[in-house]
Amino acid sequence: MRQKRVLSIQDISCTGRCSLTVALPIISAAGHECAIMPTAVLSTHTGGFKGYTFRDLTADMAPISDHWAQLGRPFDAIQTGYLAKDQVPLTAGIIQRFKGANTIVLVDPAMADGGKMYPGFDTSFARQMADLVKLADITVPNYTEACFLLGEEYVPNPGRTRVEDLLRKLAALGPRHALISGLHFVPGQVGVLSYDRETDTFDWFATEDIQGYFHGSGDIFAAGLLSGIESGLSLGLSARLAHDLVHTSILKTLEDEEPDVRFGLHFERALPDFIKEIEQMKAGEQTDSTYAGR
Ligand code: PXL
Repeated sequence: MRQKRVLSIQDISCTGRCSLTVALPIISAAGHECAIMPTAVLSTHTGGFKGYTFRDLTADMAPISDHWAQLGRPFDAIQTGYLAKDQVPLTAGIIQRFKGANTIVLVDPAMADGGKMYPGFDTSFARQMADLVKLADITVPNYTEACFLLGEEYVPNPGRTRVEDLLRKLAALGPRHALISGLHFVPGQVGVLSYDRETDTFDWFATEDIQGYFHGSGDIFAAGLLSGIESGLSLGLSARLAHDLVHTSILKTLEDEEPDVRFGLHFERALPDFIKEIEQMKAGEQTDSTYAGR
């Protein structure tokens, strides 16, 4: 079988596992090639640290993509995550340039959490991000990002009806699939709600909730989801796989004697189970796979 090629466009936060330092190992562990377009280099991510460095790599993005264009090697999937200000139109151009007929585009509008935009972003950035979501097949905002993308008020602890409404509106922007993870509809449980615009159906998957705020979990979820899809699994199974990867990563982190969650989850210790789960799901998969057979 031909190896799948994924392009991941997001920053390198040198320490504090998130963005490329989680996408690259997770997608690679799933057996796919992961090419990268780094958008910026930071000493750490911007959540919970002071004094981080930030080198904007906008000026390198066009020359990198010009060189790649000469190589004539389209990608099976293109993933975007955290982008620096002003990089959204450039990223849209890169997607259009390298998207083949069967390329899956996954946009994670990584820009906000807990009701607030990340440092340096404002609502005009959210409007630009909404334009990028229009190019996606799949989008995976968290609940806060969904509110900002749609220009809707952030009200904490949404119920299922509210999230269903947001997912329908997100899918109406363009993507066939919209997913929000980290939801607490049922006491003691945390889950992911997925929406498929073509079938107008929702899929809910939940496990036991582990209290706490875990930095980088959205990035782990996005990389796990895309890994599943590129392994030929359906969107529903890929969502379960990604949720399980985050859940196991949290459990592994809490096994550590002194976890400092600012530095991200110990997802490395969840990778053996992740790889096994992909094989098990592939063995049991029916032929309903949305993105399979590409
Ligand atoms: O995990 C999302 C993320 C990625 N990259 C950078 C960030 C964040 C969230 O804070 O600051 C640089």
